[in-house]
Amino acid sequence: TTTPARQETAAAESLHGAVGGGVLQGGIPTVDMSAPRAGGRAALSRQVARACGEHGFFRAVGHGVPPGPAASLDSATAAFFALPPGEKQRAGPPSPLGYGCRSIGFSGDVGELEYLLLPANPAAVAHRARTIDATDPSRFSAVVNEYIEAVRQLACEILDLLGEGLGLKDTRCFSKLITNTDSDCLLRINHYPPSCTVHKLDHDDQCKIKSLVSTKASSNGRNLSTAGGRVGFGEHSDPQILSLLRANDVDGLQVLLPDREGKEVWVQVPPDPSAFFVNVGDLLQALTNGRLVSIRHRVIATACRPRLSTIYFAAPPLHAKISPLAETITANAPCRYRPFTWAEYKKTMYSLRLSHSRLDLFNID
Ligand code: GA4
Repeated sequence: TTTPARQETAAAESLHGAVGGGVLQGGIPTVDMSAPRAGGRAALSRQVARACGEHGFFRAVGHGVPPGPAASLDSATAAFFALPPGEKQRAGPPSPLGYGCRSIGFSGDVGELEYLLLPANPAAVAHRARTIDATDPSRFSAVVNEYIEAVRQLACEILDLLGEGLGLKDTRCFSKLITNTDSDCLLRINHYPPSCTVHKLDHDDQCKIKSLVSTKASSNGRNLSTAGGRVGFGEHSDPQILSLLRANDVDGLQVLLPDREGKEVWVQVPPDPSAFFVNVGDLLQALTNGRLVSIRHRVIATACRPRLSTIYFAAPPLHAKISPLAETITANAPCRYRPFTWAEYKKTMYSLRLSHSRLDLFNID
């Protein structure tokens, strides 16, 4: 049978199929980072910049990240999520980092998930590991750090390709922001319980709170119909520079893409455990004066198996000044955003709901 979600995917595929010309595969913008192509690196950089400019999102295949660190991290975190609730709570609450269950941020958002939010700086990971894996904290921190190092390299490569594809003078200006020793990068590991009724009660018991998830409300009036699924993680854009998501073979991720008439539609992203899904964040949209767009996405749980996803959020240091690069401001594209620091942006985002279009607050009118 064809589920409503599958119909959405099929509709989006036919809507987008003709538009993408080379970047879209099965309706999803895809970049094979290993494929030799005519035009070499210059062509690859244009392809990455185009995906991030048109969609704010792409599936990276042939990315060169070895599977070993990801497999070790997945088994370490699966062991953590299998612990009794009381033991997991010792690593929480997420304020803002640590273990969290259902509650997201500080403004009343909830989702059908439990998660770990970790700093991506080796010393801080070692400190956190003591509460996450009391029996073998040094192994846990080694596994997390090895994964972060591999993914950081991929993030830098993508950011350098973006610098080249946009024709910037300093092609490394984005990657420099995230490799700075004070950068505020994060790792998020999400565990979405099976969402069919048979397993639902187990998870309600794990979190020891009642479900508060609403599938109707929307701050911006867009229809948030979830086609019978439960909201795992509600609609939002990522605030940082770039996010790299990897998940197991259980679906749930949806991205908001415009169709041919410019109407926004939710597109179901088929799972691909060997790929990274790359999102442009709000800061990259601001730095490029809107040439790259931060995409809205969400997770709707429909599967009978748990979904495990790991997301690396590449962020600058707290004091970094974010303002549109001079090269992106032209007579036809006047400066859209006022300067702000990442610390200022973080303070704003933690005071708002998950779905808020927070970058709009920094628009120059
Ligand atoms: C969305 C992206 C990341 O998961 C995150 C989230 C953060 C949190 O879970 O604490 C936020 C959310 C995210 C943006 C708005 C605020 C902060 C929850 C929330 C309601 C870790 C992040 O950096 O921003």
